[in-house]
Amino acid sequence: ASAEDWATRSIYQLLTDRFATSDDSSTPCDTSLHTYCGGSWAGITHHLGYIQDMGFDAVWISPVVKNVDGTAYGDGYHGYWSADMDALSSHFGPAADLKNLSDALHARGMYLMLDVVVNHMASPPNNTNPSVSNPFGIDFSALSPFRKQADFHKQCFIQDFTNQTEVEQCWLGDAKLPLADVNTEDAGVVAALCENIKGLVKTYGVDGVRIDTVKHVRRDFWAGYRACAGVFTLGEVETDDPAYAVRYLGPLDAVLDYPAFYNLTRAFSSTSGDLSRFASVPALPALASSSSPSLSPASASTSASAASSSASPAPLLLTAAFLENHDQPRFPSLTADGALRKNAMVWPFVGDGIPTLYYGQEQGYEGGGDPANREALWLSGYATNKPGVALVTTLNKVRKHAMKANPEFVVTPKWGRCHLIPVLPPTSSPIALLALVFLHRPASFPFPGSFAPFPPLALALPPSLTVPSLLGSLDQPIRRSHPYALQAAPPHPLH
Ligand code: ABC
Ligand code: CA
Repeated sequence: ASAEDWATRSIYQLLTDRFATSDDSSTPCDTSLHTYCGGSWAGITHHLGYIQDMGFDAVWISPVVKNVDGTAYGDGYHGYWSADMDALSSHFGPAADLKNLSDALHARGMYLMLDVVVNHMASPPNNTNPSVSNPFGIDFSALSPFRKQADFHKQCFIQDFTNQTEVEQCWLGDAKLPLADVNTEDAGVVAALCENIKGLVKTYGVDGVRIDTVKHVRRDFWAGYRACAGVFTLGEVETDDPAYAVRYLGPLDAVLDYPAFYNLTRAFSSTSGDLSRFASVPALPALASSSSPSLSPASASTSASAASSSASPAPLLLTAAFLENHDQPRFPSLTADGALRKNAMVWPFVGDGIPTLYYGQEQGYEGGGDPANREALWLSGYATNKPGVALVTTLNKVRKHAMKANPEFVVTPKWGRCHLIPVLPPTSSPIALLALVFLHRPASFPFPGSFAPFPPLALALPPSLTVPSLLGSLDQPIRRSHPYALQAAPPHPLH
């Protein structure tokens, strides 16, 4: 599926090991043990109704390939420690179960998103001798398809995350578990990675890929890799700097909106959070289309791709918007304030990005940082009477309805959130503001002309979803020391 196909979707992100067991047994799961809890691909298949009933039409599963286990940091239950990129992990069921999951998703009109790691492979150290070329005595021959030391960069750990060469060519991990950094400058390695992703996409009917550690591989690698995948590509670029993240838009179809995540968290995790800063972060696709030629998508890709031809229309650039994921403390671990929690959950569903919900959010899970944020979902009994379930179901419903009424709803690259929130009345709670932005979003917003009245988006809401009923169900009084003291936004430098 293409970026156009994904633009209207809502993604449910899960860790296969933690979502559902094959036989629905309620196995205990102590996240602090860093080991397998028993979730499987068949388990996911059995619980697709739970996901679809909330309005999600895409599922992002954790990496599927064979990992290393028994390391100083535990087992590869999360999937990010590849040992063999061409073999499936044996922990989540046979290959047929993954194929079944894919078929079951497609039968429901849903998409499968696979998580893949290109940047590194994991290999436990055998010894430490800093003076030799292989300082941790890594047995490269135990890895596959890259089996020799020359397939990896020379060992050094990333120390300075502001040094891009170091970020790309030194290693993640540490002496207890070095993540051997794949030599993505080598033509043979590049070709093998291409075959690998082609094979996975074809064999398992994959509709899109989430790509790990994108900023740790040279940027001009990605356009070629995207072409090999042949489906929608969503990159993980962990940064709070929009100008940095946007460099990977174009080479890839989309990036996870980490800059918005950081600002969303900062805005809503306390009653004195910085809403202005949140409001002024530019939408990444808007930033991409207005940035300098050297950063534009067309010149970003050196290898041939249809998207970079100057004759073809500008490619659709997207983000995936999220409040939680498997690397960050769950939002409710940051604040006990129910209104703040609810408000923060709204944002990913009302912006331009593809809403992406991390499993367990709907159940109100409260785990802190990795590994506490990786609780087993079966311990919730998949309850559907939780407030979080009702909230995301409503948000997905309204979003779908708005898109149907006005297809331009999903792609409004000329104006981002930066123009909207600050111009709304400062009296409502953020959740109401966001809902208003959402419901009243016109096809072309008259910025910087007059802000009022807001021309309502031409959409006929079903009787059960009137604006008052929506606000009634979403709105909650919220305690803030300085209630939304938003100034008129300074003109954004890009406009
Ligand atoms: C395990 C243990 C941990 C232990 C660790 C050493 O080993 O569980 O308790 O502390 C996988 C597993 C993890 C595992 C790691 C390492 O592997 O899931 O459980 O941790 O073995 C991706 C995945 C992630 C995955 C990996 C590795 C990569 O989503 O699940 O982890 O395959 C960096 C990478 C990013 C990566 C992330 C974990 O680390 O860039 O791709 N995620 C700064 C840097 C970022 C960096 C981040 C965290 O720190 O710039 O590049 O992410 O180290 C903002 C700034 C940001 C800044 C943040 C902290 O602050 O703008 O730039 O990020 O303001
Ligand atoms: Ca690298």
